[in-house]
Amino acid sequence: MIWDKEETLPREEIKAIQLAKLKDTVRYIYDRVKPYRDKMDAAGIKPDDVQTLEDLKRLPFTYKADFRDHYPDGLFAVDKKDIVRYHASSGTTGKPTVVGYTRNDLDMWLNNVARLACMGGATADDVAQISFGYGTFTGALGLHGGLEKIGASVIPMSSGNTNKQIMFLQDMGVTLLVATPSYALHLGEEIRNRGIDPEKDLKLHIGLFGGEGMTEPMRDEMHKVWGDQFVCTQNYGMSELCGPGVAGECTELCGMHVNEDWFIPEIIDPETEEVLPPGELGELVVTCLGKEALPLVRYRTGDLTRLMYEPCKCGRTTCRMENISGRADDMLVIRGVNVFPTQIEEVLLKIDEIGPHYEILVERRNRLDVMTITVELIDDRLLDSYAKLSELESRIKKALKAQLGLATQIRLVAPNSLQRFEGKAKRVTDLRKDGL
Ligand code: DLL
Repeated sequence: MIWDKEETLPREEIKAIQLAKLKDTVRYIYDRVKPYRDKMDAAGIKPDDVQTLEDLKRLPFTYKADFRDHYPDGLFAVDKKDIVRYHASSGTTGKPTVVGYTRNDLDMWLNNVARLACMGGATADDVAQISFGYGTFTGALGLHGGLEKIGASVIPMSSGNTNKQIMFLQDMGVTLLVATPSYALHLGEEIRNRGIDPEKDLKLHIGLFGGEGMTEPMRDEMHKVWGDQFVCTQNYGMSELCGPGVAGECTELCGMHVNEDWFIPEIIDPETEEVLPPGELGELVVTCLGKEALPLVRYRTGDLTRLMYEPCKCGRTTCRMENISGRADDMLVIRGVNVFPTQIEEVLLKIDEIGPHYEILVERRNRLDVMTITVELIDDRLLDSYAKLSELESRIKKALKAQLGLATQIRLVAPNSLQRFEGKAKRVTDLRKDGL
């Protein structure tokens, strides 16, 4: 089902909507948000200079640092009395990034989430278990509100408490699960460990995942634990932009449709800040259209992806963004080679004997970078055979060398020995100190 006609407009009409809203947004932010007005003045650009979508390029960027510099609400464009909800980013260090919504913002946000729920196959008949942690994280209340909008029955489970998760999945006839992909995998494994076969014993057939990436091999793992009936899509967003609701995969599984009547995506080279043509990989920059409390122009997301404008078989005409391949700041530089954790994950998940959980440790030994990847075996009987273990270890090293061009150390550990996460997984520890 397609939720809104705006998802299927001819490109010229999408562009016309974007231009009209862009002009209003730039005027609005210039008049109401001093830090942004100062930036525009410094760049010598006035709202009236924006006459075409091409003019977007001339506007200054907004950075995460702007939120820090104007903490907590210096980028807001409305009075406190007009704010009906606050959320905050999921970052764990330092002050969070605080975001606010007016009543209209909430409506727009949750409507955009309703769209992506439909993209993933949700309907009013679904019983949805939300296993994102409730709290200031936008994921839980965002998916909660969007699913309610389409008429699904929502269970606000929150994360953790595996026994209760499983009990509700069984007793309530849950058909749809909302979670981070890493938590969904963990939950699926726990269910299998208890002798429950999701394909036969549960009604679950839809997964709406987000908050962190799901690579294609990880989607395959998802089918292994949840069964072949399980259609899982991912969606993308970030608190600063609204939360979930920026883009979502449809069941054609060929990228995430951007809600382009509310967000203008651009891809830039993160170093030169040049705008790149469609299809090229770079940093996603997003302009929010029509937001009242926290309008953002050219927000540097730090996420790396590419945009595709070819029409999709599902009937939507909105552009699609490819799976996020990493964050510009996630990138590890190891002995001069740029490495994204997603590249490592893709290699690991293609090897049958190892499971989907892994940890990456980077250290400096004798002034050389050393990357150790700890992976779980699927079957602990392998631990009894030195010959098989060392053959597997060298196969993994070879595959990683071919993909990354780097030698790595591999630690193979027993099933279920690595930490599991209820929210976003933390897989990388970098212990290197500058220059040492
Ligand atoms: O994670 C919003 C969200 C919640 C989106 C639930 C979808 C579902 P933040 O906590 O501000 O907001 O974190 C935003 O998470 O910049 C990405 O790096 C990452 N991220 C979110 N969705 C995806 C995804 C929410 N589908 C940051 N693929 C973003 C890869 C994702 N990374």
